[in-house]
Amino acid sequence: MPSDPLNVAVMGATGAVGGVMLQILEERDFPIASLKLLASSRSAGKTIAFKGEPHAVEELTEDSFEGIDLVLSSAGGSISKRFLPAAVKAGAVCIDNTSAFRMDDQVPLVVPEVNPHAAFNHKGIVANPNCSTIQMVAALKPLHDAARVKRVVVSTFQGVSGAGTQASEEAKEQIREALDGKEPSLRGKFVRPIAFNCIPQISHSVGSNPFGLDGYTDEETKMTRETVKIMEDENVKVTATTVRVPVLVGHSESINVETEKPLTAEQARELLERAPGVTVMDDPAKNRYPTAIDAAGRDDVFVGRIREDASADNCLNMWVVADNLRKGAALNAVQIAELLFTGSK
Ligand code: 25A
Ligand code: L14
Repeated sequence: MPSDPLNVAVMGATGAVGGVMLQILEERDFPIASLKLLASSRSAGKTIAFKGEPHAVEELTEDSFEGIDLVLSSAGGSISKRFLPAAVKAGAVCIDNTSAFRMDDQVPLVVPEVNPHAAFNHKGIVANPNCSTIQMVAALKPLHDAARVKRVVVSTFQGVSGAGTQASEEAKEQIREALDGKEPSLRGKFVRPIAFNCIPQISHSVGSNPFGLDGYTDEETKMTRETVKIMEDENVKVTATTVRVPVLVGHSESINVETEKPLTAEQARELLERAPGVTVMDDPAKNRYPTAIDAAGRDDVFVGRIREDASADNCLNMWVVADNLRKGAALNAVQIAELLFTGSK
C-alpha cells in the first residue's frame, strides 16, 4: 500500500546522521511532499541540496511541526526530549535516533529485520536503537530463532563518526598533529588521544562518573538492555566492552555467542546467509572477511570469521561490521518509516 507523499521534517539535518538521512531518502525515493530541514540557530540559513533542489535550514522550535507527518530526529537526546512531545502533539510520527525514549515502555524499539511488528504499537514515537546494538541483533536473530541465544560477550571497535561531525573533525586533526610530530590536542570530543590509539570509553553522559556505579559506560549498558527489548526475550544476556578506535565510518564487533542448542559454524553460516539485511563474507583462506572500510557506504550488516569456540559448549565466535551512520542510524530509521508508511522495508 504505497502512501501519499508525506510532509517530512529532519531534526539535526546538518549533523553526521542527518546528512546520511537525506542521502538515503533520496536514494530510496521515499515519497516526500515537502521536506523541512531543522537544526540549531548555528545552522539556520544554510542551504542543503535535496534531489537537486536547495532547501534552507531552519531553526528548530516547538512550532516547527505544523502539518508535518513524519519527523526523523537525530540532534541528540536532550533535543529529542525537549521537542518531540510538540511534534507528537502536532500529529507527526517521530522516528528518534537518540537514546531519549528507547527504554520507555510506551515506545517501540525497532530493527525491521528483527521485530517489525513492534513498530505498529507506537503512540507517536518509535525509537531507533543504538548503532552497535542494531548490527549485533541483526546477526543474532537468525541464530536465536534456530538455537536460542543465552549469552553474548561482545567487544566493539567503533568509528569516530558515531560521536558526530565535530568528533570526526577532531580525530582527523589529532592524526594530522601526531603525523607532524606534535602532541595531539584534546578539543572536547575525546577524553584521551584518539590518534593512533584505542579508548575503552564511549559515553555520552555528562555526569560525574561516566562509568556508572557498576563500572560500565552507557554505551555498554545500552547494548545489554536494548538487545533484550528488541529480541523480546529477557533470557538473552549481553555483556559488552565498547571501544572507540581511529576509524572514521563503520563499527566492528567481536561477538562470542552461547546458544541453548548446538550450532556448527557451517550451520550458523547458512542461517546468516539466508538472513535479511545480512551479507556473509567469510573465506579467511582468501583474506575474505569484512572490515569497516568494506562496510562504509553499504546497507548490509556484514559477518565473517564464523568459527566454533572450543573453550566452551555451544559457543561460536563471529566478526560483525556495519556502517554506523547507515544501518546503525539513518537507514534503519528510514526503513522503519517505510514499514509504517509505504508497507515495505
Ligand atoms: O546530545 P547527545 O545525545 O550527546 O548527542 C551527541 C551527538 O551525537 C550525534 C549528534 O551529533 C549529537 O549532537 N548523534 C545523534 N544521534 C546519533 C546517532 N544515532 C548521533 N551520532 C551518531 N549516531 P552531530 O554533530 O552529528 O549532529 C548534531 C545535529 O544536531 C543539531 N543540533 C544540535 N543542537 C541543536 C541541534 N538542532 C536543534 N537545536 C539544537 N539545540 C546540529 O545542528 C546537527 O544537525 P547544528 O546547527 O548545531 O550543527 C551544525 C554544524 O555546527 C557544528 N557545531 C555543532 N555543535 C557546535 C558546532 N559549532 C560550534 N559550537 C558547537 N557547540 C557542527 O560541526 C555542525 O557541522
Ligand atoms: O545511543 O559511536 O545512538 O558514539 C550513537 C553513537 C551512542 C554512541 C546512540 C557512538 C549513540 C554512538
